[in-house]
Amino acid sequence: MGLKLIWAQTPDGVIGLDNDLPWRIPEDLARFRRLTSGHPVVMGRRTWESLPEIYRPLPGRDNVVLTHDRGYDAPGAVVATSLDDALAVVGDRDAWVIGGGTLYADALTHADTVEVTIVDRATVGDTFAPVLDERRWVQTAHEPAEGWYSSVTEGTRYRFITYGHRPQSQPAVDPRLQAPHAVRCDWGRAGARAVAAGSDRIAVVVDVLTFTTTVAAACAAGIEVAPFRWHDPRAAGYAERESAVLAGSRSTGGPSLSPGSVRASGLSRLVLPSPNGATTALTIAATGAEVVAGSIRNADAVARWCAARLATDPHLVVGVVPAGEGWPDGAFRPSVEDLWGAGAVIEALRRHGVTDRSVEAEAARQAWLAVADDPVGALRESASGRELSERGWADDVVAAADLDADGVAPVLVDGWFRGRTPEAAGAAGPGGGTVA
Ligand code: VY7
Repeated sequence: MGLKLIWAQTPDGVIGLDNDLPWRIPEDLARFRRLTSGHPVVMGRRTWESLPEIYRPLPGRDNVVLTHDRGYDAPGAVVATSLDDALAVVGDRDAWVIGGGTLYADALTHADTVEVTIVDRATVGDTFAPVLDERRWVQTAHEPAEGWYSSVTEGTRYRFITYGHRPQSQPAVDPRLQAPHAVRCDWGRAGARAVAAGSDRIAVVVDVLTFTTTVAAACAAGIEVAPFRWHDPRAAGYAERESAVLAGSRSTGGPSLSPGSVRASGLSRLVLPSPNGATTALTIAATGAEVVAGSIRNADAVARWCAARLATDPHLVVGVVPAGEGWPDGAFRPSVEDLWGAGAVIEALRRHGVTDRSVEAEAARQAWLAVADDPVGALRESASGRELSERGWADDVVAAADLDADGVAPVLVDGWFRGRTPEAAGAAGPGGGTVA
């Protein structure tokens, strides 16, 4: 038998929000129906419940629903209580795993094919596609040959990618992963998925103006910070349940993305939404990577923490990710201050003996060295620095350029950035190190 997985995701890996698809693409549904028709479909309980009632069970297919609940009733479907159970039900037939996030992650090791629809949208999500290990999976087909299709609904762009097992004879690794180097560097959420996703990675996310700089200052002051996606309506409720304060906009006073406002706040727990840095951190944390908030302010502490982790676990890789910005139309905008911040961390890694870096990481380091004798001046001149200064936040620009002012590494554990001192980071394992 052959087990096949099929899903639709954004370039960031979002596959769902609130038990629903965050888009409607009829062309994707048509292809989904064409590929799965006549074959058993295996789905998790939540995916079953998310199907529009008129499509439950999916017609023309044996429906298998997975749940731990032995008493669960799914009219028209077979209920299985373990993946092995479900695989026994489908027997030697070709079967499709159709969702959701939990089942994809579990079923991936049994699969021979993965059909992915990439939906070109930036969407908040709470469920993610598993990251395909490039050592095992290789792209075998894609459609269209170049560029994108455009959907009849709102012109949303989408494309189809088929993955199969990489043949033994072709052990190549995608060059975009910057393997085999211990220190790698690429931009934004897409770059983070390439160089920093997965449980064998430390992802140092760098958003100098100002998310990770604010996290650095907060953690150095003993404040715990929970990153949230921008405009995520759940942030306020989460803050309340967690006895934390929700950061507001810069102009209203109180704690905000402005580092000074957080340091002065005297609070102990902060929920901090941000458009780029927080979203990148959360997206990458969902892949199992250890996420650290890097900035010019904490470059040395972050590098020392990473070096200590690498000393105990030589298989770990450090992916340094300048987060970048978005243009108003949503297009990605690399921002030079994040390149400098990434370079400051990479240079500090070099000082602490972690020298095996890709040329991309070296380019970031050189960019930093070019401004290292006057980071304040450089940051003031940068587009983002001028934008912030013109809005009246020139102090934040100066604070962001204060090299190694903060002596702890903010490490994301269970949804919160907490300051870690580098000593004992290795001994303590992931998320380890002494609390500052
Ligand atoms: C979503 C629907 C959502 C809303 C209305 C109708 C890829 C998808 C899935 C799973 C889409 C959904 C539908 C109409 C056609 C029906 C199925 C339900 C049919 C996946 N690429 N896209 N999915 N559908 N695993 N992978 O659940 O569906 O097939 O007969």
